[in-house]
Amino acid sequence: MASTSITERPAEALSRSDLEVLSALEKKVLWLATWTIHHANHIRENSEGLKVGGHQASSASLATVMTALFLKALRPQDRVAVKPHASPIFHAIQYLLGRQTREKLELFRGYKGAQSYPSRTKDTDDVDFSTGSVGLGVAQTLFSSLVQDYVRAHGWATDMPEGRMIALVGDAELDEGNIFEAMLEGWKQGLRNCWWIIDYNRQSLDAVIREGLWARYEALFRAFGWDVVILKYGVLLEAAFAEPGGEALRAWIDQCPNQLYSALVFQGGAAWRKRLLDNFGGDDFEDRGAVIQLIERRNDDELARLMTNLGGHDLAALCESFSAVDHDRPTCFICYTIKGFGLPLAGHKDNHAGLMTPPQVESLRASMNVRPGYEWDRFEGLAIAPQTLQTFLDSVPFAQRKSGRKALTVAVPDHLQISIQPTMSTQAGFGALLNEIARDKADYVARIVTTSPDVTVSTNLGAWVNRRGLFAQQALADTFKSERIPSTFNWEFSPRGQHIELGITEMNLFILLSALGLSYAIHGQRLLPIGTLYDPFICRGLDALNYACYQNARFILVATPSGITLAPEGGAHQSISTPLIGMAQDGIAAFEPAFVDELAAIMSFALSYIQKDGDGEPSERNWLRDETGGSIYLRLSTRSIEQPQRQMTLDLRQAIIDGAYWMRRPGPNAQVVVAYTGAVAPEAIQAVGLMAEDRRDVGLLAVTSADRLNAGWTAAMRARERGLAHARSHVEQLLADVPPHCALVTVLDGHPATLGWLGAVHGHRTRALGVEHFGQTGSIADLYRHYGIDSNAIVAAAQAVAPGRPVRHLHALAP
Ligand SMILES: Cc1ncc(C[n+]2csc(CCOP(=O)(O)OP(=O)(O)O)c2C)c(N)n1
Ligand SMILES: [Mg+2]
Repeated sequence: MASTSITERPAEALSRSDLEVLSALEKKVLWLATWTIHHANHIRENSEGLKVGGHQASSASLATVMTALFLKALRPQDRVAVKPHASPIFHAIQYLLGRQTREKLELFRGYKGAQSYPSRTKDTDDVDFSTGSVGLGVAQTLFSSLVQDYVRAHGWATDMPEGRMIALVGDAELDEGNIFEAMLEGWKQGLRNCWWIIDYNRQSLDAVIREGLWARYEALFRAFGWDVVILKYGVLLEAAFAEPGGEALRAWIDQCPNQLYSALVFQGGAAWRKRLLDNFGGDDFEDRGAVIQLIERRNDDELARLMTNLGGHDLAALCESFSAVDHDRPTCFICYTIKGFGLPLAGHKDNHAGLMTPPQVESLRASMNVRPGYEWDRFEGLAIAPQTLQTFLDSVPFAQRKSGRKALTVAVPDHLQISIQPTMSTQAGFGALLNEIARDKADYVARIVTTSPDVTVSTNLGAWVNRRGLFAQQALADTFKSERIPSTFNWEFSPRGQHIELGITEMNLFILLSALGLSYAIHGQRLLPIGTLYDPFICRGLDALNYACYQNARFILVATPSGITLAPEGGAHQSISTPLIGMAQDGIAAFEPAFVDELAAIMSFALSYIQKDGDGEPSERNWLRDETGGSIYLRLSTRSIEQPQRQMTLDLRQAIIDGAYWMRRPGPNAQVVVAYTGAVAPEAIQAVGLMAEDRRDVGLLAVTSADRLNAGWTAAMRARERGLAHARSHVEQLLADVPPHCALVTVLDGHPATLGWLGAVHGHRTRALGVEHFGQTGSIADLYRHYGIDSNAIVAAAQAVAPGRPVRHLHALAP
């Protein structure tokens, strides 16, 4: 427990009647959360016998803080990320406010019930930020605050009051490195309007945490420019400290190890008395008589109440500390709490997944004056008149929040201008496209915001940044420019800039994309975010990417360079698994174009796709749910390849977006079809050319999105299983005329499983080429040869799987 108390006691006091009402509601919140979990585990039908769970102790830890926050301190414009395992408390508060239904609570953790962890998309009671994977929701509030500044600096939403972005944070949650990465970035970007409220119960999932962490936290937060408010003791303890012998008691608590404190909390009043009397009973203690009297003046219950009266369970102290903040500096509240406070689980080191037994819930019910059968009644058993409670709840500022302003969509041209060089890489094409877009005065361009974790230049965003500038609250000139030192890049910051330059951490990139991509919902303003990074480093931020998708954030991720095609860059920068990530990641549509005209078509689709929010009926054409929209992942390359000279017809454009088109349609006698994705296009084309010398009708399928092809195929099969016999996906239509005896050779610079499934569409034998190992440096030719994705490898694979060719080979197999 060691710490110095810096409890701030601001002037503005909570009125007595408000405090009484809040205390009653705090009790009710704790009861409803506890009961919700109990109901799900012990009362609701559970034929599977699986533990439902629900974190009664972690919830109880925040009951007071969340009551003070939601029912008093929050303003309608504030937004909150709730510690995941305090979800029952959140739902209970919303239920009291009439914003959550009893049915959803009864179904807590069940199908379509209130969610285990607060979910923006699945819960119906106005969750601001989803949480679940600890650490991410915390950082999300920081980046949402930066996005609020970005939006306002660009002249949008200025008629709305600035909100605070608030996270309720578990103390062990602070172990997550992404939180500190975010804090550093927040400091760089001039973070404002952000509160992190730490539930300092000194317990994690497994055990009691290290002594003195609060001091490390305090130092860290202050180092990054945050205000720190520590709420250590509640009013009862503060009053006791003022009694004779009180200072000795304070010193004892301050020195008490966390484990011992927790154990005594669990054991209760008699154990406190014994331990304190043992400690203060010795002859050597000068103030002995006074402390013993202080202890003896209280019975066991009173003593237990006193010794557990920490700042985080003191409604008045919390309300006052929150209302005392009259500035926009980022502020951290370290609230001393007890995990399981008010429940028999309190303080026990094993309480994380602990559930109260039915007799324990029974006695809690009785102590709360809740009659059997009235467990869900909102005001049951409270000593205050229902009308008074209702009047209070009706005036809670947070509950005055109107459902979010619907962000408008912005029109994006179907055709994006670009002058394509005879040979070009998709990465260079991306840079050229954005350069062209940057010159356009159209509305949608103003809504584009780019960001990159220190790879802006090396992912070809430089030209865009030169035209549109970097974003910062304070203008900052490019000194190299004013000193007339030649440089390709104009690095000028201003509040109008449209590029947010981040430090290297990919976690921050994804959480910022999540915040930018939720601006439509959180700030009511449409942004079109584009983030760039090196493809292999997607894995570095993957959980944050998943989190962004889970929250339905909308953005375009441009990952380049990729694969082994970045050849001389070497093993550590090569990516193999990312095409599979692109396919498997829910909420994101992955593309890997080979040519720049494909990229232009995909970009224009992407800019409108990320704005879509329709209902989920699949299109009859490709069986994709394009109307629901999502995010986009583009896997690009630095390899310059010869570009096709062709007209971008509507049909071609559509096929590129649906995921594939015939570069060379196979004839009726085709024995081989080569299907390729991305930078290996020249090898695939060359291999088909070689094979065409002695085979007829060889086909060449350009796959621009294995992800969308696969998703459409699965959806069409599902539709047929439901009786829609006519359902045909894009890939089924494409491969329908490929003769049954024809073999497929698939190839990409990525894991072969990405395209290996193509043979299963109509039962064609398939050999899937790709990269399974990595780590070599060399030229592209060296590496393609080494890993078996060059034209020779394609021809050899075709010879092995295509019937009748070469004859010599077949004879060799004959008995
Ligand atoms: C990224 C991640 N890792 C692990 C978990 C599992 N987990 C859930 S809560 C928790 C401990 C949380 O402790 P603390 O933040 O102190 O919260 P408390 O339970 O004390 O309220 C862990 C390890 C998780 N949810 N997310
Ligand atoms: Mg904890």
